[in-house]
Amino acid sequence: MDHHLAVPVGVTLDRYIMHNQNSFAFATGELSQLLRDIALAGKIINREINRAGLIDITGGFGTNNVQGEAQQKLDVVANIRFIRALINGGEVCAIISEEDDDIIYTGNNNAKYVVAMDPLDGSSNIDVNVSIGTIFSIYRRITPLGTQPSLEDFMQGGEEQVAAGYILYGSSTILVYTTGNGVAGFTYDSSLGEFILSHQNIKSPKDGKIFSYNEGNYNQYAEPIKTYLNHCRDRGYSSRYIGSLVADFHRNLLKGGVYLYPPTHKDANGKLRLLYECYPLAMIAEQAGAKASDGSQRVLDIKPDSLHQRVPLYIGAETMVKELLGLLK
Ligand code: AHM
Ligand code: MG
Repeated sequence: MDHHLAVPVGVTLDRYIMHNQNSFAFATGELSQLLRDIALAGKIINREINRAGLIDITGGFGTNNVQGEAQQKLDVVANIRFIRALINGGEVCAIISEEDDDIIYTGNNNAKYVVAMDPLDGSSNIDVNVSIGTIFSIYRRITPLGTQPSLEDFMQGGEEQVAAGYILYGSSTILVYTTGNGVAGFTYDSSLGEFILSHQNIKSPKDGKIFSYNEGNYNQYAEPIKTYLNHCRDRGYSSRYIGSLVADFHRNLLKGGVYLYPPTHKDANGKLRLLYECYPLAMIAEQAGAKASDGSQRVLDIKPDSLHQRVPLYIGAETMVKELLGLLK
């Protein structure tokens, strides 16, 4: 059943969440509130990003360093803001973040959810005004309510995600998420301070003509991957690589394309992190009719073994991923 179609384009994220609340597996309102908390964190990070170039200047005037954040890098600021929003929201008992080695306990031991996140991905693009993104993944905890959450809450596997999404800070800011019932996108209207439903029930094209990978790594790729990339070249497909996973993924999701981060000499398992990069994007991809694989299995089927583990990622239009996997066999 697709509840998403019932909500018209132009409604606010809040109204959309309210409308869809009854379609969640656990319709108690907490997940709805958590999604709102994430949206709030996104607005705050969006604000920080938009004035990033001024931070040194305003900081110099003493207007921006109340929390001592003015001198910090934007990804660190985003991490702090996100964690604070989730702690204050009260729905999350523990967080893992790309920015922190260990589990972050929020102190809300009665909360039902844990969140895995990359608060600001695409770090090499931050200082040069190129698109960056936030990625998040939500699980219902399996440890008993009222107790200290633990590693196992984060090791449930991609299939157990109850929601996943990203916020892309691009030419406009867009929040895209799924609760396992289709994918929707909300563009931020800064004059209203609201995310507005702009992309209803996103479906990825079955096939595409865009291929995205770091050309500088080409010589390090396994032969079947080189073969696939050469097929793409021979067909005159467009090569597009921003170097910001969220931006590359979002473009390919809407236009039809494949994104590859294969193993390299430096990173034998690829560069991308399973829990807060690959799982959430894989859930969105599949919900939109696209595919995500590590080369031998569905990303969502990978059994996690550590918080920051890396896996190869091949994600995008169904036909393209299937052709690539056929060569890898
Ligand atoms: P980060 O988490 O340090 O920002 O790294 C992840 C980023 C992705 O956004 C992007 O797709 C990839 O790294 C690009 O890596 P490379 O520069 O090796 O092509
Ligand atoms: Mg990252």
